[in-house]
Amino acid sequence: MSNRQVLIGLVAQHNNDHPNHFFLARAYSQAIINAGGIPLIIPHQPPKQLASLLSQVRGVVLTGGVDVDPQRYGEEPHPGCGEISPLRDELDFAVADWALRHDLPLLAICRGIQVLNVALGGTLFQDIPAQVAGALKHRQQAPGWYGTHEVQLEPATLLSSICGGSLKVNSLHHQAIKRLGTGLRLAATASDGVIEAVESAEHRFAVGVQWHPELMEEHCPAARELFRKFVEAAAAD
Ligand SMILES: [Mn+2]
Repeated sequence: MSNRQVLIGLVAQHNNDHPNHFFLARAYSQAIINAGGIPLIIPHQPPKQLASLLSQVRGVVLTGGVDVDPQRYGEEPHPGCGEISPLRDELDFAVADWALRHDLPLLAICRGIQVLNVALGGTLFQDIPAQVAGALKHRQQAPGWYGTHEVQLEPATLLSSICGGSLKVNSLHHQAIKRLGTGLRLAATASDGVIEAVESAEHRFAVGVQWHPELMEEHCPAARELFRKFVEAAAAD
C-alpha cells in the first residue's frame, strides 16, 4: 500500500477558553500531508465509537495542548500546574492506551510525550521553573519555527537513527517527564537534564518528543524526516 493511502489520526485539541470547540493547529495535518499521509482529526467521543474509528487508522499523533491532570499520576496540583481539560485527558489516554495495546504507530508531541509517559505509569514535573533547579528557558519567546535550545540524542535509538546525534529544537513547554514510564527509554535530553524525547523498545514505532517538529518543518530536515519515518512505519504494517 502506498503512503498516499495511509490514514493518520490526530487527536483534536480542547481547552477551557473554547469549551464547545474541538480544534487542531493546521501545522499538524500539514506535516502529515507533507509526509504522504492523510490526516483525520479525532474529537472526543464515547469508547465504542472511538475504538471503531481507531481500528480504521494506521497511526496516531498525540498533539500538544494543556497540562495533564496531575491526579493521573498520583499527585496533588502544584501551584505552577497550568490549565487542565478532563475531556481532553479522557480522549488522549483512551487513544494512547489503544495505540500501545494494538502496536499502532504513535507519534507523541509536547503534551503528547507527557500523556505517553503517564499512560505507562510515569510522572511529570508540573512546572519546570519551580521544580527543576538550573533549568533552561523551556517556554521560548521566539517564533515556533526557531530552535532555541539543543538536545543530545541517545545513541542506538530509533530517534537518533532518524534525526542524528544532536538537534536544535523549539521549546514551548513548562512541564516535562520526571520518572520514566514502564517500557520507555530515554531518547533525548537538554543540557539541563530535562528529558526531551522517549521511545518504546517494545513497539514498532512509539516515539515522544517534547518539542514541536510540525512547526519546524520548513527549516529543519530532521523534523520532516521524523514525520516521514512515522508515516512510513504506519504504512508498513
Ligand atoms: Mn525544551
